[in-house]
Amino acid sequence: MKDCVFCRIARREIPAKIVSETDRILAFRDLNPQAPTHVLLVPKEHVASVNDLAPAHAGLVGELVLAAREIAAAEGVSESGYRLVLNVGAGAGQSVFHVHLHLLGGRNFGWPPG
Ligand code: DGP
Repeated sequence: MKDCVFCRIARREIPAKIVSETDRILAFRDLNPQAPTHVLLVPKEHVASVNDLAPAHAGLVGELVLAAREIAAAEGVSESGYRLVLNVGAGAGQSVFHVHLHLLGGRNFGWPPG
């Protein structure tokens, strides 16, 4: 989508610290990190939120989670623990309306989340 910030990062129109990339996924460091490791994993296809995912996206969602697992291992947080977060809708804190999986690690996390 033309003005979507994550589509623009995927098109390399906006710089980002890219962590990994496949044909369908891009992972890059969050601009405003909330933990020592804070990586965003996005599909290159524009999908506004989890509410807009279709059954055809099942494989893509699986790829996002498996890519997060690989990045967690590379970042050295697999054993200490990490959090995967999908904020869905403004009420849950979603501010960028392009599906993104947060990978947060490198510190302890409280529960319930704020
Ligand atoms: P959320 O609140 O779940 O929609 O998370 C959006 C995240 O995106 C937030 O943690 C900050 C990050 N973010 C917003 N704009 C940019 C950007 O231009 N570059 C990068 N790397 N991250 C961004």
